[in-house]
Amino acid sequence: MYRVIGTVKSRAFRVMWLLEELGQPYAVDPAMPQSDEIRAHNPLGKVPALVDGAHTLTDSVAIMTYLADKHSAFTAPAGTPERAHQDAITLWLIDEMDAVLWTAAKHSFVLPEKLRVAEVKPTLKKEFARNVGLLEEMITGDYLMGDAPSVPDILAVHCLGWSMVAGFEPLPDGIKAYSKRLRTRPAYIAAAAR
Ligand SMILES: N[C@@H](CCC(=O)N[C@@H](CS)C(=O)NCC(=O)O)C(=O)O
Repeated sequence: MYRVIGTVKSRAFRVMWLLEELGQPYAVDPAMPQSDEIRAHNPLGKVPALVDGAHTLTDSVAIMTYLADKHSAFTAPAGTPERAHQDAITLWLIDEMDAVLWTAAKHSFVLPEKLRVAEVKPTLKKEFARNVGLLEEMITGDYLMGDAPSVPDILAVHCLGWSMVAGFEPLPDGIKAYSKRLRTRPAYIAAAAR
């Protein structure tokens, strides 16, 4: 059985949600970032990690990509133009959403107090709001890749939820509807209950 290392309130949630979508059983070890437990799996001290038999994998997006490929679901097949398009969206989300939220978190509570620059936060919020507008334009069907949900939808909805918790600007109605469409999926609800 897969073992997810990390709490539901961290990026480990992305992995739990996808495992639910794939119908794969998994156990959760709710290790905190930089705890001895996660460091035993990932020397960087970052969550999540996924234990799959003799292998330990790290990075939420690398893990999701691995799982989606392995179980042939929630992804376009590797080596197709559709997959290149899907990967481009995934990487854009990392650059323009995850990284913006992570920088805001660093300057709120992650960095030592003397290194935090509070003045950067309004700029990050504006940048995020602009990127939310671009995301809305990218949703051509019900999901980012059209009619079926895939890995970048999990990443996007996780980042959108994170932005709300972090006090970023309210989301526009179209994005709220997109997010709700995904957050009401049984797999999301089951993962959130872990
Ligand atoms: N790109 C990585 C980022 C992982 C990450 O930064 N996780 C946070 C918790 S959600 C963490 O462990 N932070 C501790 C640290 O950076 O020292 C991923 O998506 O898994």
